[in-house]
Amino acid sequence: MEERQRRVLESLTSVGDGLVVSRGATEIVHRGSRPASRSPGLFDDGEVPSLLEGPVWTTLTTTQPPGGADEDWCLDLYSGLLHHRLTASRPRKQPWLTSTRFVSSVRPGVCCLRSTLAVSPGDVEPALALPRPAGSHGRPTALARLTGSTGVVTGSTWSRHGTLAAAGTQTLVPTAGPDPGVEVTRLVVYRTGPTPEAAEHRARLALREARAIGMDGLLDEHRRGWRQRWVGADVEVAGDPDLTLSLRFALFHLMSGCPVDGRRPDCALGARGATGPAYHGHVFWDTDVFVQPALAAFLPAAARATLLYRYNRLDAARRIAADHGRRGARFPWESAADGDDVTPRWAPDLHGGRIPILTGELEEHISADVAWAAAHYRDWVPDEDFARRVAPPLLVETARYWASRIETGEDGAGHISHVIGPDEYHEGVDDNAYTNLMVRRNLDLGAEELERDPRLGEASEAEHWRGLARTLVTGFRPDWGGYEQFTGWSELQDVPVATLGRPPLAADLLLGHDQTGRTRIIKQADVLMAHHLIPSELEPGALEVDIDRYLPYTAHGSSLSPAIHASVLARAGRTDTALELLAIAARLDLDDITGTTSGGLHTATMGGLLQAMLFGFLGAAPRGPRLGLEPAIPRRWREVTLRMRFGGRLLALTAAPSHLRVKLCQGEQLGVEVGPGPDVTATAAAGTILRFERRDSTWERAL
Ligand code: IFM
Repeated sequence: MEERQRRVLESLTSVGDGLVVSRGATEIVHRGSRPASRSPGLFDDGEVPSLLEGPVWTTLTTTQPPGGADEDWCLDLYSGLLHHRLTASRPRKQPWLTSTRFVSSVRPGVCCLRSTLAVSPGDVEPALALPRPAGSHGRPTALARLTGSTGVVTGSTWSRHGTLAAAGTQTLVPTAGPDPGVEVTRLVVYRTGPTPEAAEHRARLALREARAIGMDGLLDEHRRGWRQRWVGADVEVAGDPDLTLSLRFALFHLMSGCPVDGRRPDCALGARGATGPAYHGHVFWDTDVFVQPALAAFLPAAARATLLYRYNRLDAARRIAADHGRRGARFPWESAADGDDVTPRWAPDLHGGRIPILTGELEEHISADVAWAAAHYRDWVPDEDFARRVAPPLLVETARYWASRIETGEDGAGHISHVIGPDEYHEGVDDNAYTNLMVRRNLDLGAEELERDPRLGEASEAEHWRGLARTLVTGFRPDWGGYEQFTGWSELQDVPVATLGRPPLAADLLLGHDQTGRTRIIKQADVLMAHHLIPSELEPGALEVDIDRYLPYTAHGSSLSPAIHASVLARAGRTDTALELLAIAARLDLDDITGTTSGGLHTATMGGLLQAMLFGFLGAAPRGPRLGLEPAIPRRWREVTLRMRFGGRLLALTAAPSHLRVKLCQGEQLGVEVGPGPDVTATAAAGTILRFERRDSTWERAL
C-alpha cells in the first residue's frame, strides 16, 4: 500500500471517546504509518503548540509478514469496532494477523484490542509504545516515560498543560498448530492529569476496574453504548445507501471525537479533531459555526463543551482586544490551550521561501462567529445555566469589541476596513459583507443582553450598538438585489473558475497567490455563508441573486465550502446542484478529495454535511420555542430520516418530496411550524407522530 494511502486509512479509521482518540494504524509497524493517540484539548508546547501525542497502545509487533500481505480494514460504525485482517502471501496464502479493537463508548479512556498473529510470543511488543521523541513536526516534543511492574506497564507524555498517561496490560496465549502463532488480549486505560504521577495513578486505578470486568464484558457494554448513541442520533437517506454511509461516517467521528462525559471543563474540536497532526489541533471558526450547530442537534453536551472553551478563554480574548487598542473581547483566529493567538505567521512555499500568513491578524470575523454560535446553542438547547451565565458575556464582550472597531466614515456609515473574510484569497479588504453582516447581528445580540441585564453595561452603550448596527455598511447593492462580497470585488478581473478547471480546486496554487487576489475567484462560501447562518438578516430575494453571482467564481478551495453551498442551494430549491456539492462534501475524506486526509479528518466538513441535511434539506430552524421546518427534498431521495434533538426533546423527522412526519420520541410536547408562513402549526405530544403533506407547494396537516 502506498504510504500516503495508509495514512489516509489511518485517519479514516480513528476510534476514540473524546478522552483519547487513536488513529487506525494496523498493529504492525509499517513504513509511513503514523499511529498516534491524542486527547482533544490537551496541547503540547512548542514554536507552534500542537495536540500532545500520548503513549501508543495499538502496536503489537515490528515483525513483518513474509513477502507482504493483503490488508482488509473494516470500521464498524454501528458498534464502534475496528477490524484488521492481514493475509500473508508466502509461503502460502494464509491469515497473518486478525484484530478487533475499540475505545469504550461507556468507560472513558478504556481501550481494548484482541488479535491473533503468526509470530512467536517473544515478538509481541510490551503494551505501550511512546511517541517518536522527535514528534511529528520534527522538533523535540513532550517529555515521556515508560515504566513496568507486576504485568502492568504505564507510560505518559506531558507538557505545561497536563499529562496524557496510559496503563496497560496484556495476555499472550500461543495458538495451537505447527506454525508460530499467538493470541493477544490487550487492555489499556488512558487518563489525563496535572502530573505524570497523578495521571498514571488514575490510569492504574481505572485499569484495575476495567480488568475486573474483563474483555467480553467491556465489549458487551461498548456495543450497547454505541447502540444507544445511534438511538439518540442518526441520519438515513432511503434510496441512497452510499450517502447514508457518508453521513453516518461523519456522525460517527463527531460522536467518537468529542468528550461528552462532563469530566472536562470545556473542549473544542480542532480543525482535524484529534485524528491527525494537520493544523496542530488548533481551534478555528470551524468549531463554532460548522461543528457546533451539528453537535447542538446530535450531541448537545459536546456543543456546550465547545462554547465553554470560548467562555473560559474570554480573558485571553480581552487581552487580544486590548493589545489591538480595542475594548471588549477579540477571539484569535487559531487557538490552542490558553486562548492566545497561535496562528503561524508564515508557511513554507514550494521553493524554500516563506509565505506570510495574515489570517491571525486580519480574519477577525471569528469573534462574531463565536457570538453567533452562543446564540444558536441558546436557541436550540434548553440550558439555563448557559443562557444565564455563559452566553451574556460572550455576546456582550464581542459586541463591545466591534463597537470599538467600527469606524464611522465621512459618509456617516459604519465601516470595518482591512480584514480577511471567509474567502481567504482576498486579503486586507474593506467592508467584507459576511463580516459586517455577522457583526451587525453580534451588535444586536449584545445590545439585547445589555438591555436585559443592566449589570453588564450602560443602557446608553446598548443604544450606541443598536445605532452602529443600523449604520454599518452591509454590501447590499440595490442595483443587483444582492450583496457585494467586499468593496471593489466587482472591479476585479473577471476570471470564472471554470477557466482553471472543475472545482474543487486550489486557485491560489494554480494562479499564484498574488494573481488570484487580483481576480474575482473566491476560495469558499463567503456572502453565501452569511445566507447560511443568518438568513433572516439578509434582504428578501438576495439568496437567488447571490447564488447566481458567486457560484461561477467559487473554487471550493477550502473543504468548508461544498457543504454550505449544498445547504443554501437546497434552500433555494436548486436541489440538483445542491446534490453535486453535497456529494463532494460527503466523499471529501472518504475519497481524500483534497489530498490532505492523511493529516486528519476535516471536522468542519463533517459538521457542514450534517448541517446541510438539517438546515438545508429539512429547513429546520428554531422559531422561538417551536421548531420550524421547510423541507426541500430532492425527487431522487425516497425519504430522509434524522433522529436529533431540539429543545431538549428527541425527535425523528422523516421528510420526502411530498410529505413530512415528526415523531416526538422523548420529552414534553413540542410546537412545530411547517412551511415559511408558516403554512401549518401543530403540537406533537410524547410518542405521537405528526403528519404533513405538501399540496401545490403548501404544507397541510395530514391524518
Ligand atoms: O478555518 C479554515 C478556513 O476557513 C480555510 N482554511 C482552513 C481553515 C481550517 O480548516
